[in-house]
Amino acid sequence: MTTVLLTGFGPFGVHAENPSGLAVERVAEEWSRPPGTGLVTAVLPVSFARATAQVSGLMTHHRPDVVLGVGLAAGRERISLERVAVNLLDARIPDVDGAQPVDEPVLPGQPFARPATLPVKAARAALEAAGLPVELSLSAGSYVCNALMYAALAHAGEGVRAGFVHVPPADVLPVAEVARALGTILDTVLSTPVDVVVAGGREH
Ligand code: PCA
Repeated sequence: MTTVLLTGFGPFGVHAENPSGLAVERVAEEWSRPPGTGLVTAVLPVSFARATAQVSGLMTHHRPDVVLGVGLAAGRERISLERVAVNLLDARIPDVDGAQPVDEPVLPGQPFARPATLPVKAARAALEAAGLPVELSLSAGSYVCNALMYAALAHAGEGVRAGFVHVPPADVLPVAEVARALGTILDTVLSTPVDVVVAGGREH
């Protein structure tokens, strides 16, 4: 049995709806992978404390083989496959609990950076082939999404693959297309044990 944990986020700040949570719900409704592949989904609150605790709890409970977090990046126009989570909280706006940590670690005493362990380059190629707008991103920021990605990677034991995707607002990329992208990413992860080696860096 292979288990996938897919998480999105609820509303925050000026965003009364969050396409990440809506797309995750849609993937759950439409999930029809072969028997033996289970999907667990959750829409998490945009709370540093509760989102990180909930993803750790879900991972302990369900023991997923793959963890994919999804969040809204209001300024981005493409599906952004995040490559690195940093051990840094620096919130421009308070979270939904009113917490606004500045220059604090996600997890004290842990490494400053953790790389995604999903095959991001194979996923980029698959999304391009599916006609979806995609880019690799070197930073998930320093808000709740980055904290969630960092916590998931820190909690992931040997052999568990974890990563994060930022998605554009719904007026840039409709929720149905985001859901299609998430399905494509998960199919790629499930069929790609080792990422492809193709250039993906940039100079800035
Ligand atoms: N986006 C925010 C938090 C929740 C979300 O969907 C972020 O990028 O950190």
